[in-house]
Formats: sequence, C-alpha cells, structure tokens
Amino acid sequence: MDYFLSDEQKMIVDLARKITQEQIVPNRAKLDEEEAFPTEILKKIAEADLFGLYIPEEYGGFGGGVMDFCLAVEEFSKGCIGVSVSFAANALGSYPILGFGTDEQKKKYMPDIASGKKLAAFGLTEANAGSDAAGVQTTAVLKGDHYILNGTKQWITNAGEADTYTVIAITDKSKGARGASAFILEKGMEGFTFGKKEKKLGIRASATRELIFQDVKVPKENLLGREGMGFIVAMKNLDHSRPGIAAQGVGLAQGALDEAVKYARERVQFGKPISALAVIQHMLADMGTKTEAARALLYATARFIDSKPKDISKMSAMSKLFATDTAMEVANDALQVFAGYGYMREYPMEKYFRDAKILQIYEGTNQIQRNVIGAQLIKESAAKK
Ligand code: COS
Repeated sequence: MDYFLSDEQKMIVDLARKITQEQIVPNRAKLDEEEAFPTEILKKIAEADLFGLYIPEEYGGFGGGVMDFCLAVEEFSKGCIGVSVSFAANALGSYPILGFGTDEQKKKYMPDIASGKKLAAFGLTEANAGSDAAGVQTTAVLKGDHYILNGTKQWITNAGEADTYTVIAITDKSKGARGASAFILEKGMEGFTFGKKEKKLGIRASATRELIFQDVKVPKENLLGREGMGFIVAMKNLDHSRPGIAAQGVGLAQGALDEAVKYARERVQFGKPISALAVIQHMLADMGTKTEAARALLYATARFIDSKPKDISKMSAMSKLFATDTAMEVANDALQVFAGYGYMREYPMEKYFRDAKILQIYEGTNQIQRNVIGAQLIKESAAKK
C-alpha cells in the first residue's frame, strides 16, 4: 500500500527499520527476560538522529510532526514495544514544554531531548488519579521564588532513566480540574526520588517507577504556562501523544502478522503447509485487513494533527482505540496460528501477546477513549443545530 510518504519520511522508515532489524529484534528476548532498559539501542536511535523528529529545528530537532514521529514508532514497534515506548515517552514528556513552554524553557530543555542526550518523562497518574485525571493529589505551594512539591506519581514510563520530567500538581485545591498546574522537574532536585522498578506482564524492557516528591523546591520559572492550566496541558499532551500509542499498536500488529504468515508457510501438518488451509488463510486475511485499516486511520489522524486543526481529541482517541484493540486481536490470533509453539518462550508470539495488553490501558484506557469520542460526537451534533 502506498501512503505517499515524502522522501524524508521514507528515509525515517529506512533508518528505523534498520535499527529494528539489527538492534531490536536480536536483543528483544534478552531485554525482556532480564527486564533491562534498552540504553544501547536508544544510543543507536540517537546516533541516527531520530529523537528530534517532532521538535522544531530552532530547538535542535528535525522540524517534523506527529506523522514523522509515528512512522519511527511504528517501525520500532514491529520489533518490541518495550523499546519503542522508551523512545516514544520522550514525546509525551516533552510536548508540554513544546506546547506551553516559554522560548527560554524550550531553549533550555529541548536540544538535549532532540539529540537523545537526555530522556524525558511525563508525571500525571497517581494511585487515586488514573482514568480520573482531575483527581491528582500532588500539591505545589508557592513560597517565595519556589513551588514546594509533595506527593507521589505512579507507573511513570522512563522514570529514573529520564533527566527531564513534566509533572502535574495541584496549586489550588478549591478549583478542581482548574486548580492544577504543570511544572518542569529535573532529576537530582533535592527531595525528588524514585520508587522501585515495577515488575510487569509485558514491555519489560521499559522502566516504570514512581516519582516521589518530598518538599521538592522547584524554581518559579519552571511553571509551564500559567497556574491553573495543568489539566489542559495534560489533556492536550495526551491528544498529541495518543497517535504514538496507535503507532505502537500498528507496528506490533504488523510484526506479529509477519511472523504468523512466515510460520504458516513453514509449518507442515496433514502433509502440507498450514498456509494452504482456508481456516488459516482467513485468519491471516482478517489480521491483515484490520492492521491496514488501523494504519490508514493512524496516518490520516497524524496528518490531520500536523495540519494544526483546533480540535484533535476525537481523531486522536479513535486512532488509539482502533489500533490498540487491533493489536490485541492480531497478537491473539497470531499466537493461535503458532498454537503450542506460540505459547513457548523460544518464539516471539507470547511476548507480542503479553506486550499488546498495555496498549489498551496506557495513555487512557480504551474505555476512556470511547468516552472522549462519544462526548465529542454529541458536542459536534449539538453544534450543528
Ligand atoms: N483539550 C482541551 N480541553 C479539554 C480537553 C482536551 N482534550 N479535555 C477536557 N478539556 C477541558 C474541558 O473542556 C473542561 O473545560 P471547562 O472546565 O472549561 O469546561 C475541562 O477540561 C474538564 O474537562 P472534563 O469535564 O471533560 O474532565 P473530566 O474530569 O470529566 O475528565 C477525561 C475527562 C476522562 C477525558 C480525562 O480525565 C482523561 O483523559 N482521563 C484519562 C487520563 C489518561 O489518559 N491517563 C493515562 C495516564 S497519562 S500517560
């Protein structure tokens, strides 16, 4: 299928594919087994200059957009989403700075993120603020030239590995969602520590930890936007980054499908390859059709966002919902094609299957995506009257 990529975009795909084939695929089982962060692979991604794809040139990036970023994420995800999420979380961690930071803040933080010298992470989720993002309890109290932060963030991707953190905290409890504010924190600030590395079902190469704030003194100039804008910063951040999760879904589905087709051609039962059986062909046909549909919706959404429309929430949520439900279904069916062998750890199918589940959960469960889409459809209908 030709999606009319530009020459630069084809180059991004080639570079990312090479890293996937040469670095990610040969190392993914070991990284998964050892639950080891993919530091060396991220270095290769930095050497290929792919960290700055979505970052404007004036801040050290490539000057591209969501589409360019998603193309790279999709390729890495064909190999391993434990690796690709460690790459993609940088966009989630840094978009609040790009979207709401001052020129000074962008100049200070973005070039190191664009070069891959420093990783970024985003801190929104807490023990009691998951789907209910407005339920954040971490507080930020202004005292002189500093905000004093107290609280704990949970399940933060890249926590401990990243140097730059964008964090949502409450500055005015009485105002609900409008009482939240966004801040830039740096690893090493006094009172800012990390919890233990979480043990997970899948994406075991990625690092997930708590962010713990005990009287952390954050300079006033690290506030992003204005006080009270934190919830909007978080929502707009998710609107921009959810297509990246869709790209993980498309890549994972394609990776699992490719393995299943190859296996079906090689596996002989009843005196012929199982690929000759209609039942297998039909499973592959459904997997291929859904994956291509997910890709088409993702690319349309990414290009739509790059055209800078006013409201992107609905399309962003649709692409995340469809691609990640597809990834779960395709991983399930691909494992079924491998049957008993698929259940064994020496084949990659059980890892695709374990990894796929998180896609329906992080950056908003797929139930939350349906809430966002449904609410927007109703709003659009009401606006027509
Ligand atoms: N862009 C801009 N503004 C937005 C917005 C968006 N995408 N989404 C909501 N807002 C605004 C609303 O317009 C509303 O503004 P007013 O107060 O002026 O009316 C305000 O923000 C509150 O919105 P709403 O009432 O819809 O908030 P809810 O508390 O009901 O929450 C959901 C909305 C469920 C969509 C939100 O909490 C959410 O996305 N949850 C999932 C969080 C998530 O993805 N977590 C994953 C971990 S982060 S990696």
